[in-house]
Amino acid sequence: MFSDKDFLAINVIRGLSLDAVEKAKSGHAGLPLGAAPMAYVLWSRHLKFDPTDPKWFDRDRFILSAGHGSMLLYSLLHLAGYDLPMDQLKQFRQLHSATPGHPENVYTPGVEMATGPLGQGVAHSVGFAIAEKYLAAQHPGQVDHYTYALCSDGDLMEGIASEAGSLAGHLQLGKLIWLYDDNGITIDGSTAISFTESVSDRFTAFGWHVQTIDGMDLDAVDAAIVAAKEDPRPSLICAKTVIGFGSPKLAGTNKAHSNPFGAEELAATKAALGLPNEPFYAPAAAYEAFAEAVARGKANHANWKLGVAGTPLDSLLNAEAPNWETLLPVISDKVATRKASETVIQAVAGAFPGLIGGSADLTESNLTHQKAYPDFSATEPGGKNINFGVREHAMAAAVNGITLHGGTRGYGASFLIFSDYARPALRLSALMHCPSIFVFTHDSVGVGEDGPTHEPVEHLTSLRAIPNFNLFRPCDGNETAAGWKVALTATETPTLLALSRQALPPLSPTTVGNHPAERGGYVLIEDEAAVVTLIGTGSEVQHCVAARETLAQEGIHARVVSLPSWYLFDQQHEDYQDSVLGEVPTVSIEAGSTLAWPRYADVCIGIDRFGLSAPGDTVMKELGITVEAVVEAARGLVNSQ
Ligand SMILES: Cc1ncc(C[n+]2csc(CCOP(=O)(O)OP(=O)(O)O)c2C)c(N)n1
Ligand SMILES: [Mg+2]
Repeated sequence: MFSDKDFLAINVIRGLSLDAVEKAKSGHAGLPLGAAPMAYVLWSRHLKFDPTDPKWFDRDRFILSAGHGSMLLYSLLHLAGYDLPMDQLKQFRQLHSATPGHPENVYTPGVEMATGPLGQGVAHSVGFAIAEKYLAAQHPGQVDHYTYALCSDGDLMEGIASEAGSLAGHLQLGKLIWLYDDNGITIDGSTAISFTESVSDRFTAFGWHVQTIDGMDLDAVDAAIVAAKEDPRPSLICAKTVIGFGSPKLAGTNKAHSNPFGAEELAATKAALGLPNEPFYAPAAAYEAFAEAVARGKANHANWKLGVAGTPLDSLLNAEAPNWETLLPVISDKVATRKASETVIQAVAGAFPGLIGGSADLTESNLTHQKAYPDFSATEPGGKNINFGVREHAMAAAVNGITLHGGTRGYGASFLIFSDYARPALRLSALMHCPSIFVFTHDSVGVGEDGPTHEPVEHLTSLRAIPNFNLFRPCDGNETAAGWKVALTATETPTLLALSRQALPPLSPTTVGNHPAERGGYVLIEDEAAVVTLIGTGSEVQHCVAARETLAQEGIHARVVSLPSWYLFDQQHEDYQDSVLGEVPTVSIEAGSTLAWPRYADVCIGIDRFGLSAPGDTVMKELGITVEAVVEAARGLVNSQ
């Protein structure tokens, strides 16, 4: 079944990887040398793709979870005819190339997601497979593709891989297939020094279909992929490989993991592989080796297009629900913003058939359940509510996978304190321009009785520090609706809604659908005679409003600014920002770290210590998050002028 042309293509992939790393003077050729055979078998014999339309909806998804082996992916994309010319392979790891050090979906056609932080790719793949399963249930026959991830020892050592594997097994994501580059080597040496459990038993226990094969044997790889596709369980193929295969001195050792081989070893490796010692050697036959797969994919794509035209899937992918903003509720009662969020979710759920998600075992607290819809499960794949279990990290990764998949929009929920458990995937969502939605409730020490282990302090500030990440902390029900609108309309930016446990009074305008909070910050109460501006976010905006009244009794005029999203506010025109922040001195209050607040305020009231275990109001008071604190700060500021 495999011919000389196939072996040549595999060796060309190896040669390109070696040459690119050599030229860049950095990178990782060890993985491509060992994993090229299995990757080639997958791509040439199984993977459904159309290089002329990398985003074709019903393509199989391929994720190189071991992102350090990026040259493997770039070589495959190049040879298979994606818009990644040889010139780009020669620019590997150089500024503004389409071949960055680790794969990034934003820069390279055919790259599904950014990988490199080990474990993320496999965990995100679970989200891709959830999305496929959900959409396939709604659009049988029209959505029908596999999700493949190629992973390494490091991927499967990471905790997130176990969270994700456990979830995938539970959900019986039968069209998820991980190819494990089981080479027994990591950077520090043999896996014997740190990783000795039976990975195969572990995944069997997760409910996976597991096979162990010789990953250098093309027929064995092919047969394993066939079996994996047929099995109704998610599949792990433990493929024994040799890192740095072909290198006389480095093969099978950790020395092959990264760094250029050097001219001598490079030549020796190429000789061993039967390649000419010619940089970036890629004969026509290596491209031809992919021709059948490409023709198959294109025909499949054309067929699919015909079948989908004019069907509900077509409109799901191409049409926006008309005027869904009018569905946003006006929420003018005193309500916890998590509760307001629940109201919004129910109101818009029907307009977003692709909106699926859930909580990491805190559904009753996060209030993220779409009540009109069933739960997503192995037997109910059309359900919109996902029980992620206590797996915040895998949840956030899966939510990104769901969102990146397309046709679906993922959201995930937990307590804000546990955003720490999800943070690597939150960061990736921003880096990948992936508009995931994160609903993190219990957003301050107002949590109260559970104490400092459950009370976020530095989280708002540290999450705001992530570039392209929209942390939105609404002050009332209508700002919450505005936050959801921003989240649902975002295309390139993830949104994190930081929501209160406790009820908050209605303060903001009722202009839902066109709310000033959509600009990130706005003047909530203007006062022409103001001598001080009081700025708050979320549950502290009410303190600004109350302080203003107290100050008025002393003849001190104050204006109040609500600043739910620094991210959005910073994008506004400077004139607008100036008009909101005003010309008079400013006091800020937020139940969290003051570290970054000096950018907006002269005096910053906040919490720069861990919280306390006591009723929420008591903790707030004890830590100085009070109306009196704002009054005092404003008074002091005004008197010092
Ligand atoms: C989360 C994370 N931690 C650490 C690293 C740095 N790192 C890159 S590859 C690697 C391990 C290499 O072993 P393996 O995953 O088996 O890949 P191989 O060497 O076999 O290609 C490490 C620790 C990383 N990329 N991501
Ligand atoms: Mg390894």
